[in-house]
Amino acid sequence: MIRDDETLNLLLDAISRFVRERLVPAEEHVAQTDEIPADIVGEMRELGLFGLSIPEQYGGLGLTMEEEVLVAFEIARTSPCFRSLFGTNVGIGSQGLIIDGTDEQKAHYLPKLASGELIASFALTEPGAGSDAASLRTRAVRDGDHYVIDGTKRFITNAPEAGLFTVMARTDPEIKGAGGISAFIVERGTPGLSLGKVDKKMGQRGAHTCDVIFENCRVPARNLIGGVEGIGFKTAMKVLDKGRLHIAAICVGAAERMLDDALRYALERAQFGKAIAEFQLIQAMLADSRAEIYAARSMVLDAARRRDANQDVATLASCCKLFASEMCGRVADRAVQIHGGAGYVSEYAVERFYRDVRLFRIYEGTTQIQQIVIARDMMRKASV
Ligand code: COS
Repeated sequence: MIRDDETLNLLLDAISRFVRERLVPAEEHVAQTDEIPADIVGEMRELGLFGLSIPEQYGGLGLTMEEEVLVAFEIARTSPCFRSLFGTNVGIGSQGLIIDGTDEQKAHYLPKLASGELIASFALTEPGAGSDAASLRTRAVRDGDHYVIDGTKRFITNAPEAGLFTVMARTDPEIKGAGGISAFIVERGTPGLSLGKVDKKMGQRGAHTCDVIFENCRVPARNLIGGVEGIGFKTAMKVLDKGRLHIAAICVGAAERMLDDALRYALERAQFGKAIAEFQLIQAMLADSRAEIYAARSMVLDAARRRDANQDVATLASCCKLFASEMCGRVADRAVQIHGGAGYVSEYAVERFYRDVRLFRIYEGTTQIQQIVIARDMMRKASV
């Protein structure tokens, strides 16, 4: 499935070098300033990071899912905020268009997303609709050759930077659940679209979220994704299937980074007359982390290959997101524990990572939502 090993390895090497030489040294600056420097954003564009998953015909790299998760393993070995900036173009912000968009919609928007000229956001969550996404209340009412959108979206990643939003809104108020929902592309600058103040988060400084507010916002009818009403919830779920696999890969890379840091510290730090890595209780934490990372990495690669083989991986993506994000949380906890008091102060990156990775168990579907998706699938299959 890897289409050309040599080209792929060149890309992976270039990204790994970029992470080591440019992103890791900038982590602390970004954490302090809450901004990714413009020169780094420019280098991300040149590397093609904004277009990893966008088809080549629209200027992207057109990576397979397997290739994409291999890239994600590398890019996640630094602060997650860097990935977050291009992550919505690779995943949830662009995939609605890629999976269900019309040819005209793709031709119009995807080249600008692939180059990073435009940042895309995915606007599903609302103040009253988080895990229960199908209960969303944002309305889109047809008026001639426009839709008029009203409602508020919450915690929208990259909204402060976004040039376009994939917005899920209810076009049929008679249908309360998923069937009444449609997906739209809304461009920044459309009258009636405004942003709330940037959220103060526990971690991931440098990555921004805020409310997106629609008030009598008129969007051309041609911006209805796929040109069909009522399929927007399914579009969102398909987007999330892929997104969850990508996030699971990010969890693997972040856990590898934290374990590297913890191992280095354990080898350097001496107590009771020897390096703490010599103590079996420390070794147990290192070994458990290594084994769990390997398990998550193997799961992610397996699910990615199956997706490339056109298998339905909705449940497997949830398995990966569930296991990898929880694994990442355990590794973060052990990495802090191995650092001892030093793990609780910001001099060491592990303190920041501990806060940054907490989000992985929540966004793109909480652990509990992944459990529900997995269990429902088991029950459905058992009853046929
Ligand atoms: N791919 C395609 N279609 C899907 C799908 C998927 N992965 N998952 C569900 N659907 C379809 C179902 O088949 C159903 O279609 P029919 O009505 O034609 O049968 C429809 O979508 C509704 O599905 P379901 O009945 O399962 O919807 P629920 O309201 O019960 O909710 C959950 C499903 C809870 C899984 C969904 O709301 C969810 O994922 N919530 C979490 C949202 C989330 O991740 N938010 C993060 C925000 S983005 S950072």
